[in-house]
Amino acid sequence: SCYKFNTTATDWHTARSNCKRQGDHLVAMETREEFEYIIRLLKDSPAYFSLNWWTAANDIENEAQWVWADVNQPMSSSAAPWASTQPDNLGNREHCGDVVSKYGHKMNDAPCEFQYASICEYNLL
Ligand SMILES: [Ca+2]
Ligand SMILES: [Ca+2]
Repeated sequence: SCYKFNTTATDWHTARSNCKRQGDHLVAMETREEFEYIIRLLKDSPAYFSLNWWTAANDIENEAQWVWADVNQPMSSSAAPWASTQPDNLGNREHCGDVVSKYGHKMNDAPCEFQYASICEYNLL
């Protein structure tokens, strides 16, 4: 896969539709190798390092059942690990998954309306 890093902050649904409009989808990290590859790119870039990033992870349909949107796969925390104490569904309103810099670039659940950067994924055919 290839990735596009969008530093413009948007809510999760806007990030998702922006990816779709380009024929892409929000990033789904189905393997630990893919997760580590993306995290390395984030950590190695001064422009990316301190941002939070929307991924396709969400539990919008069923609380605590995490899936990757659009690729329609269950999210595996052994592939994309949660930060410690996450997901906490704080205030019963955290249903979208982001990579959080201050949590050591691991996964967190956040309110979908929060404004974060986002990563689109696409395949070269
Ligand atoms: Ca939730
Ligand atoms: Ca959280």
